[in-house]
Amino acid sequence: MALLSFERKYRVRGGTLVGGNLFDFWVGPFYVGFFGVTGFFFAALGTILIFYGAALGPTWNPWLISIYPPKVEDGLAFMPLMEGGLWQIITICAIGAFVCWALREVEICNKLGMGYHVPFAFGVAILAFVTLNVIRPILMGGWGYAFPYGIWTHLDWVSNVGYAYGNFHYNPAHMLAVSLFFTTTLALALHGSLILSATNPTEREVRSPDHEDTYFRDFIGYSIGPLGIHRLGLLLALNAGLWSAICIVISGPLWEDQWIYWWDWYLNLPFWADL
Ligand code: UQ1
Repeated sequence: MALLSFERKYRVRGGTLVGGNLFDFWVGPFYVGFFGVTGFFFAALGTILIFYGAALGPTWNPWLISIYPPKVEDGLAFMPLMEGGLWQIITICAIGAFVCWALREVEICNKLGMGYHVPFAFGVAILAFVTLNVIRPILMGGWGYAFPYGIWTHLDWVSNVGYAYGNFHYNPAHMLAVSLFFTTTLALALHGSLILSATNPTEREVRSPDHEDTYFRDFIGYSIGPLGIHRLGLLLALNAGLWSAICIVISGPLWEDQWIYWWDWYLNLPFWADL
C-alpha cells in the first residue's frame, strides 16, 4: 500500500482517553496525544535533572555518573536536591513517563480496534520498576533501599543486595523468575526458528500454519498452535517480570535472613527431621 492510502486507513481520529481532539495528531511517524505531550514533559525533565546531577560532579565518565537515593537514615522524608531529592524527582519523572507511555499505547489500541495486550505487558514492566524503587523502599521504611541511577552503581546495588541475603539463587521466587526467563528464550527461539523455516522454504512456496503444527506433532506429539504459542510466550514473559518483582519485594519485607535458611522447612519435615 502506498504511504498516503496507508495513512488514510490507519491514521484514524478518536480513541483518546484525555484531551479529545486537542492532541489527536501525528508528528512525522509518531502519534502524539495528551500522553505524548505529558510523557515528553516527564522524560525531558527527568533527563535534564540527570544531566544537572551529573554536572554537580564528581565525574563525567558516563559509566560512573550516578544519582543516589536518600540515605537509609533519612527514612521516607522528602529530601533536599543534593541529599536524594534529585533522585526523588527523577523517580517521579520516570514513573510519570512510563505511565504516559502505557496510556499512549492504550490510545493507539483504541484507534486501531485492538486488544490492550501491549500496554498490559508494559504495565508489568512498570510494576517491576515500581516494586524495586517505591513499594519495597516504603515497606522497608527508607528511600535508601532503592537503587541509584547509574550504569555502574546500580550493578553494585544488585550485587550488594544479593550478598545481603547470602546467595539470591536460594530465593525460591528468584528460582522461578530465572526459570521463566530461560523458558521465555526457549519459546521465542522455537517460535522464531519455526516461523523463519516456514516462510523461508527451500522451494518457492511459503508453507502454511498447518505445516508448523505438523512439524511439532511429528517432533514431540503436540502443537500448541499458531495463536497458542503467542499466548504462551506472553504468559512466560509476563511471569518472568512478575516473579522478579516478587523475589525482590519478599527480600527484606518478608525474609531478612540468608535465603538458604528459608529451606530449613524442608530439612525439618517430619519424614527425616529426627533421623
Ligand atoms: C507450536 O506448536 C506452534 O504452533 C504451530 C507454533 O506456532 C507457529 C510455534 O511457534 C511453536 C514453537 C510451537 C511449539 C510449542 C510448544 C509449547 C509445543
